[in-house]
Amino acid sequence: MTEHQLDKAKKKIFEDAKKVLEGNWIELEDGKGYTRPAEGIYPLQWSSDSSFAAYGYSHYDVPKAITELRTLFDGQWSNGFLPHINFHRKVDHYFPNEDFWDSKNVTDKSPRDVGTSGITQPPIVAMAVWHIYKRLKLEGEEGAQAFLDEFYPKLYKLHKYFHEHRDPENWGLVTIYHPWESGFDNSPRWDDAMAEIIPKDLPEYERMDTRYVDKENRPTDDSYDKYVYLALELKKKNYDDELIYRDHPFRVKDKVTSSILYMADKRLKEMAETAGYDTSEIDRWMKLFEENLNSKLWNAEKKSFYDFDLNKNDYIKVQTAGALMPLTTGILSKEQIKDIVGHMNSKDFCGDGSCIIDLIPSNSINEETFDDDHYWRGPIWINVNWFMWKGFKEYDMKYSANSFKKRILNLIENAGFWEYYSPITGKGTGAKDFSWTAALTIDILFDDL
Ligand code: 9WN
Repeated sequence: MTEHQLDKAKKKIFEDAKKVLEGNWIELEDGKGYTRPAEGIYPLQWSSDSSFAAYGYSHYDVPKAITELRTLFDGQWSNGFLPHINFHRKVDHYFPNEDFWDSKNVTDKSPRDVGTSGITQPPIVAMAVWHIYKRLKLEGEEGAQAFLDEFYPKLYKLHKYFHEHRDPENWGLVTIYHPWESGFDNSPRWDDAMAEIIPKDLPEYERMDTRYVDKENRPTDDSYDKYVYLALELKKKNYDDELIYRDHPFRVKDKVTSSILYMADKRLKEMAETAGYDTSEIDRWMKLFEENLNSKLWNAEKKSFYDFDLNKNDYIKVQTAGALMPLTTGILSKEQIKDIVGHMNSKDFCGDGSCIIDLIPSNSINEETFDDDHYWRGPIWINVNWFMWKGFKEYDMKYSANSFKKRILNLIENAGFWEYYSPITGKGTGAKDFSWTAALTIDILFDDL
């Protein structure tokens, strides 16, 4: 679909979404630049957010999408690790800041010219690269191959990092060391694993997030102490995965990051095939995931996916939107798809018409921890629902995919581009003019690749 084929209402959404992205664009020197997630609270370059932004730009400004990702990979470490934040410029209103992570002094693996954090985020970037590549081909632009030649080696290194350093058990599933690595930062999924952590030797620090968003909606001070403590523990071990894995207080197999890595591996494989590279290593990574997703994380009785706490050697059984996310992989059996759709259509996930907004909330409304406007503990996030839309497309379930598309666009048309939305009141909350909400809306509007 092209811009001219959008009807009047959709054109208006598109124009508004573009304004959000343009307002958040940060121009750097040397032709580089990135999209901050939002003004004030999130001024830096986040890995997931940047990949989502690239999806948005790919529909109307491919060079900008490429610049976004080029700037993102400026933060990649020599071992392939892609940090969750790049500090391309000095800002005094985000914490933990560049000095806190101190990547340039703590490890020789990090780039010398850009400071980064020492944790990662789900590797959505290969999905974005493949999408841009298809766009380039569609427009008959030369340079599609040159684009892949530039990005494939970086992506391959990143995926190899995940498979070789974040899966010591060889399950084909990703181990995370910090709730922030999941992108579902304050989810009740992490409550049990975080409960017994006792922060020690914390420096004095000032939270900045609560300057911009109502404190009630953000993580508690107690959670923040633990976030800071976990980050300091990682730094103490020089961000060295082998040392960290031995005795880190938070080690969890995350079904969401694992599912995203699998989706991204699929795209990496398509890239390798296009370029005529050997795919046997990627095939092996994918096979391991296919063999273990169900045997390790599927609970047949509850008909749901769990996370696994490696420190407690036990499942994390809470029902959140994360339990639905493996749908995106495209490898669930017909029976499992029915089970997941059953959860979606139940009261747990607002599928019975009992909420004002009929999209997937981040937490089951029947969980004790549910809170409709508390960050990751109840609100609707557009990326989660975009993944559901994508998931249904993977199975060619057009009716369900279209239904998500309509409901997402409806919400945006009525409420605008917020970080998240209360399923109970329909009100947008968190950060206003949030980039990934705008970018993924554009992707849904064009719905062509
Ligand atoms: C910590 C930027 C990021 C998102 C995460 C979201 C939130 C950061 C924060 O904002 O996390 O990484 O400061 O709370 O949870 O998914 O990438 O939008």
